[in-house]
Amino acid sequence: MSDLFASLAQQPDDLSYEHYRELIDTLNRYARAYYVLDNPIVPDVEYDRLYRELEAIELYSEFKDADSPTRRVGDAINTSFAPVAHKVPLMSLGDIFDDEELVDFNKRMLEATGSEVEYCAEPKLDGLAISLIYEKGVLVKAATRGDGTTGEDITANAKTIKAIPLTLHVMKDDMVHMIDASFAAQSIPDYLDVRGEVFMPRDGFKKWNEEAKAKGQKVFANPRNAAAGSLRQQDSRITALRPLTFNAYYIGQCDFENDSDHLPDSQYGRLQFLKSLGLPVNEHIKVVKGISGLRSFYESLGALRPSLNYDIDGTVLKVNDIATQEELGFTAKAPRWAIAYKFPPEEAMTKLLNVDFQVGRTGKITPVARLQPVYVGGTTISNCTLHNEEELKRLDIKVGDTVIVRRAGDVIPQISGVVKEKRDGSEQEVVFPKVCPECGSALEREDGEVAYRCTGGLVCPKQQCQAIEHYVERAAMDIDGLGERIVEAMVSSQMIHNIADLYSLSEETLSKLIIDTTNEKEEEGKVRLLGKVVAKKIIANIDKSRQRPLNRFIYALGIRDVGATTAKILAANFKTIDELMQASFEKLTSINNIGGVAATHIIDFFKEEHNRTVIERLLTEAKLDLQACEQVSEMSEDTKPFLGKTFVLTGTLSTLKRDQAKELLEGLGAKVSGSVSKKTYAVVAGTEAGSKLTKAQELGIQVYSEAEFIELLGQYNITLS
Ligand code: 5U1
Repeated sequence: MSDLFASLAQQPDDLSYEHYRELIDTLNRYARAYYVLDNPIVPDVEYDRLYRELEAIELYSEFKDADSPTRRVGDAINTSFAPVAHKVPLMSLGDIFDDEELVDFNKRMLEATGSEVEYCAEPKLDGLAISLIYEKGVLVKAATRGDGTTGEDITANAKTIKAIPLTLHVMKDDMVHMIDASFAAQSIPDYLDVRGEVFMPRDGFKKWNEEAKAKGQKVFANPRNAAAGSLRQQDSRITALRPLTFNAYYIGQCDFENDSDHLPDSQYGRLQFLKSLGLPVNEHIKVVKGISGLRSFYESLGALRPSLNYDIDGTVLKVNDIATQEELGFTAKAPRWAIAYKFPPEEAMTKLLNVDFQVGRTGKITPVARLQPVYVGGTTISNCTLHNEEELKRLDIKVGDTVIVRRAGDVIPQISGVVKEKRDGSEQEVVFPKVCPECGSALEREDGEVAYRCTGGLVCPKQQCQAIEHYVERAAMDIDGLGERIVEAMVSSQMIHNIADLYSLSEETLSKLIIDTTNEKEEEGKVRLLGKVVAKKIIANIDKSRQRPLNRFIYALGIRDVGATTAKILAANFKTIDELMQASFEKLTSINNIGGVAATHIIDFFKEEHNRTVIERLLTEAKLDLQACEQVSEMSEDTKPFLGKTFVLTGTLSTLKRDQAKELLEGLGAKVSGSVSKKTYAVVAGTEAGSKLTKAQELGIQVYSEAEFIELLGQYNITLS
C-alpha cells in the first residue's frame, strides 16, 4: 500500500508569483513545441522536473492559474454533457469513393472557378469531431458535434487533452520560423470557434488495451471507439489517463477586437494561423492543383496509411481559396467546396481451408475459419471467428470458398462475404456439430441465445483446460509459467483435472510432464520433458498464488458474467467466499452494478456440487489465504465506491495521519474538501473536532468517528498495518 502514502513534495525555495508564472509559460511553450511544431525543445526529464516544481508551488501556495498544465489531471466533478447550441453548425462532409466521383467533384469546382482549382488536401482522421471555443484566448467551452446544431458539453474532459491549449498565444520569433510565418496570427482573436478531431494514436491505443487486458478490464475494439468512450467519461480524471490527442482543421468563427486584424484568405493559411496560436494541425496537409494533384495526394496518403501512428479513413479535399468557398456555399448538410474521398476498407481475398469448432471456458461453441494466410490491414490473418451458426447461415459459407477478409485499424478481422462466382462445385458444406467436438456431450442453446454450449461442464477436457488457463491468468491468480501447451499436457495426461489439483502437484511429478513440441520445432510428433528447473519455478509460482486477494479468486473461478470488475464489487460486499456462496438472488441484485443475469450465473455456479467440492479443497487442502487485500490503487476507476462523493476530515486523528486518510479516500474515488456544505457526503471527526462537526450535525450529514472510519475502510479491503 506504500504508493498510497507517497511523501509530500519539498517546499520550493521560490514561492513568488513571478516565478510561478514563468514556470507555467515555459512549460506551455515546451508543450507547444512538442504538440504543435512536432519539434521538442527540451528532453522529457527537463519538462517533468519543471512540472514537479510547479506542482510543489501550487501545493505550498494559493496559486492555481487557469492555464497551469497541472489543471489537466481532471477532477471528480461530473462532466455535465449539457446541450450546447453551436452558433455556427458543425457540418458533415459529402463522401466519394472512386475516381469517377472525384472527377465529378473536380468538374463542379472547376465550373465555379473557371480555372484549375487549388485545393487544400488533408487526411481524414478517424476520431471524433469537436468544437473548441476560445474567448480572449482562453478555452471556455468544448462540445461534441452532436446532430451538428446541438452538441454536448465536454469542456472538463477536453481540458485534460494535452494537445488542446488551455490558452492561445501569439507565436514568438524563436518559433515562428518553424511555420509558414506569413500566415501567423498578429493578435489573439477576441472569439475563436475552432473545429477539429480528437483521436487516440495507435501506439497509445495498443498500450492502453494491453494494460487493460492484463488487469482484466474492458478492451476497446478500435482507436475510434477508444476516443469516443474516453471523451464521454463522467469523471474527467479518467479521460486524463487516456492517451488522446487533437488536430484542428477548420475555423467556424473568428472575431478580432482590432478591425485591421483578419484571417488568411486560404484554408491552408488558416491552418497555419491556428498553428501559430498553439493549435496542432495535421502534419500531412498539402496544397495541390487540379485532378492530378488530388489523385496523387490520395494515392500517396493511401500508401502512407499503414505506417501512420493514427487511423485515417480517407482524404478531405477543400477548395483552398476562401472567397471561392463562400461563393459555393453550403447545402443543408455539407459544404459544397469540400468532400471526403474515402479509402476502401482494408480487404483481401483468400480461401477458406476449413472450419474448426472451438469450445470456450463456459462451453460456448465458436466456429473458427482457418484461412490461407493473407496480408490485410497491416497483419497476416490465418484464423478468423465466424461467431455462431447464424453467421454461417448468413454468409452461406462453404469450405473451399473464396472469401473476403476485412480489417479496419485494430478491429478483429471479419469475413465480410463469399465470392460465389469463384465456386467450382468442389466446395463442402459446413456442418455445425450436434455434440461437443471435444468430449461428445450434448450441445444446448438457452432461450434467446444464439450460441450453443457443451453440457459436459468440467467433464469436458477442453473446458477443464480453459478453466485452468483462466484461473492462472495475470488478472486472476497470476501463476506464471502455465501456458496453454503445459496446461493441455497436464490435463490430457490426467495429471490434473481441475484448479484444486494444481496445489497438490509435486516438483517431481511436474518435471516428468511430456510436452508435445510439434509446433515449437516444426517437426511432427516430437516431445520433450518439462524438466526440473521449469517445474521448480512453476511450483513456486503456484505456491505464491495462495496469497491472492478475494476479488482475484472470485474472478479466477470463471463464473459467467463475472469479470474482474464485478469480482471486485463482490469482494467489496462479501468478506469471505463462504458469504458469497450463501448469497441469495435478492442480496446479490441489491448490490449496485450486479444485475439479474450475473446474479443467476453466480447462484448456478455455486449450486453445482463439483464447484463446491473444488472450492472446499482449495480452502482446506490448498489453504488459500483469501484474506489478503487488493491494493486500492488497482481498483478500476468506475468501480470506486466513493466516486464523486465529498468527505471532510476534521479534528485530530490518532491512528491515521490526515494525509494518509486523504489519500486512502481519494484511492476509493472520494474528493476531500476543507469545508462542510450541503454537498458533503460524510465527515470523519477525530478528537477535538469543532465547528465543522457542529455544522455537519446541523445539516444531518453522516459523521464517522476515527474507529468507524477505519471499519469503513476495512469494508473495502483496506487494513491498516
Ligand atoms: N481534415 C478534415 N476533416 N474534416 C472533417 N477537415 C475537415 N473538415 C470538416 C470535417 C467535417 O468540415 C469542414 C469542411 C466544415
